[in-house]
Amino acid sequence: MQTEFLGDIQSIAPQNGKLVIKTAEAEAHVYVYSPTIIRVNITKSASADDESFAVIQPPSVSIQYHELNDSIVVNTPALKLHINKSPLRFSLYTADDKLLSADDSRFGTTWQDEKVITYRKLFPDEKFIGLGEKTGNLDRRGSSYVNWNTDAAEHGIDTDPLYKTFPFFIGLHSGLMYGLFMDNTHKSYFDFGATTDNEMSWFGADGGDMNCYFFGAQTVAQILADYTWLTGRMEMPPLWSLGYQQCRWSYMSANEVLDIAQTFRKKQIPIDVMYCDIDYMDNYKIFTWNPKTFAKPKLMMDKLKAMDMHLVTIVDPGIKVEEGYKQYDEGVKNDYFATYPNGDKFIGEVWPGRCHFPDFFRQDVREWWGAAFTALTDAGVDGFWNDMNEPAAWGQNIPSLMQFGDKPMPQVRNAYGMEMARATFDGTKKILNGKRPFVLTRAAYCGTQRYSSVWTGDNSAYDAHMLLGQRLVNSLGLTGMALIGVDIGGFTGDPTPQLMVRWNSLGVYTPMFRNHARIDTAHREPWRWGAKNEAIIKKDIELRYRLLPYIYSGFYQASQTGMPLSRTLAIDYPFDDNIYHPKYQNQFLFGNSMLVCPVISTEKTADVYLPQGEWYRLSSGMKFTGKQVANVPAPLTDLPVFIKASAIIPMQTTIQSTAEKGDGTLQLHIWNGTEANEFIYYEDDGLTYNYQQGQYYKRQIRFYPAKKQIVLDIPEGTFKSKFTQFNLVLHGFDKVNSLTINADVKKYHTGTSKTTSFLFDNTEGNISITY
Ligand code: MIG
Repeated sequence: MQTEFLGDIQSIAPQNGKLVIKTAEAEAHVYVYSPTIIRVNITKSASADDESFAVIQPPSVSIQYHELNDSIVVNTPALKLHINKSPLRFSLYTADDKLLSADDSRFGTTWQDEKVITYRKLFPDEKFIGLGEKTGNLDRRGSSYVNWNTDAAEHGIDTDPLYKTFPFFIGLHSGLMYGLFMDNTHKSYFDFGATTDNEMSWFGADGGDMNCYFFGAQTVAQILADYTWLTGRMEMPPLWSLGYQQCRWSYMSANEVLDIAQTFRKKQIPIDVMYCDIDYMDNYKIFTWNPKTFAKPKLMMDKLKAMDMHLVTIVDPGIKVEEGYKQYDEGVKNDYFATYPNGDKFIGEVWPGRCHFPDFFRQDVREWWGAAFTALTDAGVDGFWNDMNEPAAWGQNIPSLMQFGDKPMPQVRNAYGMEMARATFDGTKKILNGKRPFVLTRAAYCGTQRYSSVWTGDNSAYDAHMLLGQRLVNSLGLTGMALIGVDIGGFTGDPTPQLMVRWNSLGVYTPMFRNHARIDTAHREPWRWGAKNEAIIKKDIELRYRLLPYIYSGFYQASQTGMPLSRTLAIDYPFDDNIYHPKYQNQFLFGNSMLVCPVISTEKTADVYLPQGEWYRLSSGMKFTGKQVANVPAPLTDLPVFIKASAIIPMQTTIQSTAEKGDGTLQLHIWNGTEANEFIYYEDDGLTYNYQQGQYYKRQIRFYPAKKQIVLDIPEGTFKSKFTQFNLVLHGFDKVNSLTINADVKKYHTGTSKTTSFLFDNTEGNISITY
């Protein structure tokens, strides 16, 4: 093996909007996608099609550059890409000449056979965030990672790789930042100065191009907006998927599913979703129902629907090798399955026994797969859980010889799960007649947010794993994914009742709130933990439902800007070193203004780092000044949650499911502050795509403390809000006795010393309130 380096530039020429640079070893193609996005693709197969699973935007049509003696400079209004001629090296600067990121001048991009690695300059103070579902610290400096989608059953808190691949990170140094996305689905490697004497970071892949997108915006939020512009954003999820979800491997019969569902309703513990794990099927054959235990799926579904509940059923990719089984016969007949190079079909063992694996990289296979969901949708299922799609097979060592069409498995493995989710989403969307499907996938690659939600796989029932889960959720939020869950309670092992209660309280602030557990573990439903704990769990689930107007508006924000629901503090406070401290790195903002501090179940108090600004404890209203650590009580009944001063948080009264209309009053909570703030309240039918035709209710809410004014703009869209009244709840204000709403003076409605509230009608016009 020899190490090959990128040599000197031999020619430079613009070509269809891109810049083509040739050396003896390779070609570099430079594209501008937007003022803040520049792509450099270093390739040895320049004639190959320029394909991507992730990217959905074209480059812009022209590229501005000028040539100097030793270099070429590509300009955008925001960035300069310096291209050194001899040897060929790339450095990214801001328009005002601040260095963001540079090749290591000695090594740059290299090859060892097919393996391509780029070595980059490491800045002394450089921190790294990102890569999605990766263990370790929020700041990835000093760590290294591999991307190779893996069925990481029973993974520990340091295991790598896990299920998903997101080769996208953000580097932060010298008060500057940049994003870097290496769009390559081969097995890939990232090293953030783990073993390089702090000289270099490096990344690369076993094959393919060094295909990098550089993001030069100077806020994390804008880098995320750019990254999700490039790779797509999630659609509005069905509202019901944001309610409480109860899962187990497995509820073994229709009776058991209904019995659990009825118990929730009887006990008035809010819930929207039940799950069927693998045992609903006939011998684990995908798109079948067990003829004995799930004999009448439609009847079961009708009963669930009558209780305002939805069902999510699992599907795995493995198709049982069994003549007479529809999917097997059709797949064989049409050559839909992965093969060996000689054309023999690959067989791996999974739950059904010997299986073939659909080639989800083909459009016709995806359509075939998608259409087969009528077996589930006919009964009334509208949620689809994609498991084992790394892909997994017993032994977990699928031979590299396996291929999808002419693509060897190692080349595209990391995108297999995403393509399965895509087939599932596109197919079920067609079948569901205008209703939004809910898709949940375990394996993923960049862009999966366009099709699916994700969960973090098989976690374990201990405290450190709960904290890891939160870091995974926070980090996944930096990849465009917004609807993210962990198995609340821990999949493997049994949580103590204390851990169950604590984890459930954190679940309130997890974008997808799903309780799930492995076969052979103790049952996890809220009533299995004693009456006292059940009451706490119930109260927390109720809180989740009260927060849904805020949460749903948060998903609207995600769909528009790529801003996730659960946000590492590095998004808003990237240059505050304290937030990276291992003690505080699990904290996050849930939506714009709620800071949540995960606390292990054995602690009764917590040290919380509150960033710059002023904060109120949600439960007590107590006020704190930020940029310091606060030691606060953290009993199991009260997870430390803090509200940012000037926050605007719409809530509702408790409902039992998202299908319930509630009492028609939107609780509009505002916490006093000194800075002006605004919030986009968003509502639609929660179920269909009518919102894409303007059937939504969107209203800007503004708070101007200096003017002592709150304004509700004229609502946009044609949807009528289910809330006919507002109850304005003021927190932390000096005693307010009356409000002037437009010209009308409203008297004090109800209140305590801490809060005051005022009830008024939800009218369509501009509502201006002074106090
Ligand atoms: O081999 O379907 O991560 O959530 O309950 C295990 C059974 C297969 C792994 C998933 C888990 C699910 C389980 N599955």
